[in-house]
Amino acid sequence: MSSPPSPTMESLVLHLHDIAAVKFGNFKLKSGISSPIYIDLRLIVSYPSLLRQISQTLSSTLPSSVHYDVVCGVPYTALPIATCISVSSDIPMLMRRKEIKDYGTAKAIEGAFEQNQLCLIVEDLVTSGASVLETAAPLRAAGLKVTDAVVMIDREQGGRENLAENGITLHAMVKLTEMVKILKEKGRVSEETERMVMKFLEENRKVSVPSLAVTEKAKVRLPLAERAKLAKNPTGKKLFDIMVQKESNLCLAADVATAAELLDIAEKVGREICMLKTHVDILPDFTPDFGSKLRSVADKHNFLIFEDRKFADIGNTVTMQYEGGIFRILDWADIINAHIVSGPGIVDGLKLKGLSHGRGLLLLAEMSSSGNLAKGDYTAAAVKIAEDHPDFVIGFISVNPASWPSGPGNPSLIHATPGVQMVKGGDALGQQYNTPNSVIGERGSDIIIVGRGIIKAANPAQVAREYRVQGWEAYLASCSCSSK
Ligand code: 5BU
Repeated sequence: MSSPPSPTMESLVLHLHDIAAVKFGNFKLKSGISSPIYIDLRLIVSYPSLLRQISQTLSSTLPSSVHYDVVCGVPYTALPIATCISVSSDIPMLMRRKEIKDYGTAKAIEGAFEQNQLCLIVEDLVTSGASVLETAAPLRAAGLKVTDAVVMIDREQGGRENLAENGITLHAMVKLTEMVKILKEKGRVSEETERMVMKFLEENRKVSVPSLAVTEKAKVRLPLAERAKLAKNPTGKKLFDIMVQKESNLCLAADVATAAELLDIAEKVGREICMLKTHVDILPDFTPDFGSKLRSVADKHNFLIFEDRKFADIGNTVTMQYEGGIFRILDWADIINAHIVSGPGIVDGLKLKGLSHGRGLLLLAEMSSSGNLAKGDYTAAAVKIAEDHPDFVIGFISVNPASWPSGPGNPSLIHATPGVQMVKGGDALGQQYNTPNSVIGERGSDIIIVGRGIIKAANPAQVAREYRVQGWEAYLASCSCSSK
């Protein structure tokens, strides 16, 4: 920064130092590293005149070319700042819920807005930019446009770049290095402290800050193209190939009211997904040509069809349920799934019919609903059965494979996870949601299965795109390589 700091900026920085919102010493950060500087802006709510000064300075930080219809603060520290900006500029505010307990009554975004309105994100401190992105995602999912974010302090540790990659321009009131210079010039810190802080920032700037949290076990996966080569089942291989071709690890759970609606949403969202999941028994207008109609949409948009039938009976019965009845699932579903509660005979039964058609099976190793019993030894038994049938079992329905004793395990097997929305939470009937970043980056899954997060959106195609991009970026970030 070449121009000298304005007197307003100087007084603001000194004021922050006065109230110990900026401290120097030896602090252990959440990440485990020791830092010579610590910033805690939660204190500013206790100093109304400072809060007013911050909000005014933040507003004037924005270039006049930046327009916005609404503002939204990143919870929680930036909420009062966003409120002040909203009140003084007379521009409405929105609130993003951090956690959603009940989707029946609560929304991810609170407040009145219209589709395609421009929303300015307000944040107190940006390091990697991850928390701004966490707020941008549900805003975008709700149909708002997010192109700019304004922040009090930029720690200059990759946030600006990460946000730019996600289409958001960061406007910073002050950079951390500028703050430290001001404090040094005003005699608040010694030359030695300034040097230490600058050295620390310089060293940490060079560390590429991951925008996503990735657990160790989730990290050790091979590129998809390598995994495709390892797959023993043709449908499993095809799924990996499609994911690479379409840069998509998104499966749509098409739980819509009719077959006609299902075909319609498959057409609209088809280009974003690697797989479409059906519950064919919920469709009142099912006709025998449903399978061939869905197949032609699937072929056109290059995705696989997964009937979430959750077979659970003995081997002999499931052969009939798979092949026969009204639905004739074997004829049109590339992939089916099964509980293992009845023992490995269920896999033998399904395989008897499916293998010659080149079909694949996902085993239910875990479930997303609260209080479910698929855990521990049950999950381990699913892993064992899968290993015994590599020609037919293509992977698992799982929720947190990174937490399994062996981690996600055999790379030729795929993990697909339901219970995904842009914000953590649940519904009134026990469903539990995690975010794409958490499911892929922290929990080690490969595919996000999203239902209501997409089908209930005002613009399912656009929202599906958001999920695809988030899911895919999380996969790339957690893959040991930059290539797919
Ligand atoms: P949602 O609208 O995103 O909550 O839909 C989730 C879909 O995944 C829905 O079709 C469920 O039947 C399905 N599902 C699930 O939610 N949890 C599970 O453990 C399994 C399937 Br298995």
